[in-house]
Amino acid sequence: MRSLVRSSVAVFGAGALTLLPSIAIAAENNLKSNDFVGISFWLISMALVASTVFFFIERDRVNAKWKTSLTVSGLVTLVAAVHYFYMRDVWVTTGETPTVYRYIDWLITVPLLMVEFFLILAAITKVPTGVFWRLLVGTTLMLVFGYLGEAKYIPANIGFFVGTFFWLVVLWEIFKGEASRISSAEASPAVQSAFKLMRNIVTFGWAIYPIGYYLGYMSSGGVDANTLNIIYNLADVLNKIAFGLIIWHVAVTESEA
Ligand SMILES: *C/C=C(C)/C=C/C=C(C)/C=C/C1=C(C)CCCC1(C)C
Repeated sequence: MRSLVRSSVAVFGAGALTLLPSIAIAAENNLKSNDFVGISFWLISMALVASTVFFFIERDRVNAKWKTSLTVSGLVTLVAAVHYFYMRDVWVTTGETPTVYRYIDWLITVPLLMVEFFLILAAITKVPTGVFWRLLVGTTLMLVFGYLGEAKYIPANIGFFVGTFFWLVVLWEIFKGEASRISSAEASPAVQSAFKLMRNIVTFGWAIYPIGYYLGYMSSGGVDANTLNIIYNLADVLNKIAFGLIIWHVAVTESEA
């Protein structure tokens, strides 16, 4: 009961904080009924707030060793929700792509998502810290080069190729490296199936971003800013909310087993 009160206070405090910046701006610049990018920013920001509340409250249902995984899922959606409020306002007010907010969001949430692989394995066995560092550093460098390319500090194609190289480093770790070996040798069936699902999200769900980047910056018949933002937004639903739900599911299954 006490922890329920504690997590509810945290959730509502966080929710109130995230809402503050946007109330003022949104009141002056109304969302237009045909601004589908703006509408997608709005819908997804609400879904992220709801997911945050859900993950934090559901922590009470799972065993101690699974709580950190749910905390991290909730942090991912909380950080993303706050950035979505800002991105929505930039978009609705100026019609410009909020690249810098997008990347600050990714820079925090993507390494956290990666750490989830380490955490679900660490909940069941001893995992060398090298696994943690390879996942963390690989994703960070992937994003740094993507940002340098999108913000035009380096040519778009160099940002793309170097960023993709580091994504492949991460994929190698979870398909062929130590993380993968530990999962198949030591994990329970529920953890193994969560690991595989998460791995597929990092392959197919994450592929949506470099495809969007390629279409937005590198191909001549590519897509406009509207389409690129919609692509990134929908990808976030899969890669942040659905990914968190997979972890929630394995945490509940293992706790009740
Ligand atoms: C919640 C946000 C997520 C999961 C964002 C993931 C972003 C990527 C997987 C971005 C990948 C990119 C490359 C592989 C190449 C360079 C360009 C990027 C940064 C778009």
